[in-house]
Amino acid sequence: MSREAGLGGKSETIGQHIARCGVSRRDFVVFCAKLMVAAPFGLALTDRARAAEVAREVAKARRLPVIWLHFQDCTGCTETLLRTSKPDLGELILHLISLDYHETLMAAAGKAAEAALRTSMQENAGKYVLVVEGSIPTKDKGIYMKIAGKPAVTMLEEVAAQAAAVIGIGSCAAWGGIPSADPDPTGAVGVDALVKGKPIVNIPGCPPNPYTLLGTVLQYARNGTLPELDAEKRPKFAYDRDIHEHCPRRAHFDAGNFARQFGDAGHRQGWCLYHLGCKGPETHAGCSTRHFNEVVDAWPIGIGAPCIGCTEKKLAFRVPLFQVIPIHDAKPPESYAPIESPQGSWSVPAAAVVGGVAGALLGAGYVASRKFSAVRGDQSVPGSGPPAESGPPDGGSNAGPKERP
Ligand code: FSX
Ligand code: SF4
Ligand code: F3S
Repeated sequence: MSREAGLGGKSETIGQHIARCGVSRRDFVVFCAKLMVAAPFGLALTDRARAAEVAREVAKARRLPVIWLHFQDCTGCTETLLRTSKPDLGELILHLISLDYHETLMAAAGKAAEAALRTSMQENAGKYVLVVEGSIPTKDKGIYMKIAGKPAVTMLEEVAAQAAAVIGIGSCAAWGGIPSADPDPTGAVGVDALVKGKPIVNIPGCPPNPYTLLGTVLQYARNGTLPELDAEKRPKFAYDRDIHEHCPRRAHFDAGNFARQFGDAGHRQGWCLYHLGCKGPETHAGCSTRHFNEVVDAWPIGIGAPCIGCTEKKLAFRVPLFQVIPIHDAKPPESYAPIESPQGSWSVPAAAVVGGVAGALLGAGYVASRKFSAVRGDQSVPGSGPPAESGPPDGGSNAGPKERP
């Protein structure tokens, strides 16, 4: 990673900077196309018809000064940003923003690093975005983490005071994450609990999707606005849907085909992981459609592990990993796709016309479920019998995976 890419040139636009540094236009447009996929709705920047138009918009923005602080973390949030390729996002991000201080990436150490931090804070007071990775220990006056002799909590206070906005990247920075798990020895909290009077954006995930950060930062650089946030201060463009809505195993859920143990026949055949503790039905994140590191199926459920709800404050590191969660009071067909028409009179195309896009999805669920369901008229399958009152989708009555037809 070149020093040229990471430092200096703040007055340049992104377009001027990448041209000077020899980033190919193709790579830049490919990146913008991926940003469009990651943020199809709700991000002002990607609200365009073509990637070339998004690229033109992004190119007009000035490179935003960013200071990135590390507290109690595993560095996975930084790693996920760097472990992408085609184009090399790690390289590209240093062209898109002016990353003035980042302990993992900067060449400087010790006093030189401290000087870089102070210089950026002075030169860009009120203009820089502070990105925080990791939770902040508060117990015993914050003595469990010190940087340059100062408790992390003091460092955060000082750097946040002059920031234009603060972004908590990862679940640790959003609410405490792993370090805050019981018994929480350091009193770990997120940025939100300590920084007041500044716009704060939380981008939880352990780790989160890097495009969510980039979309947020680039919108701020270009328009001076932050994306619309939900009640947890998460950008809606990335957290408006739950995993379960677009999970590739959803047809198995609808058909009542569940893995019961790791390695059993259902697990090996890629059946639904709900009974292995999957928190997908209660977890808002885009992982099911935006996989990690540009690798197809590189996300928990894609590799056969249940979602642990890493973007949800009430679930991750609070509810045991393999504990089965109660599902909200779903009454088919309002919430879950029916796999059989109760009257036998609605065709799939008719349902799709009536329901528009939702109907089309239900129809797809119907077709897929019929394909995967093995037992005709199985009362344990949602939609095939009287509506379930609540609780597990199969009423907890499925003895095990059913045979496929
Ligand atoms: Fe936390 Fe970041 Fe989890 Fe790790 O560093 S969000 S432990 S994957 O990655 O802070
Ligand atoms: Fe996918 Fe989990 Fe929902 Fe099953 S319960 S369909 S594995 S999100
Ligand atoms: Fe996290 Fe679940 Fe996605 S564990 S990475 S929200 S699939």
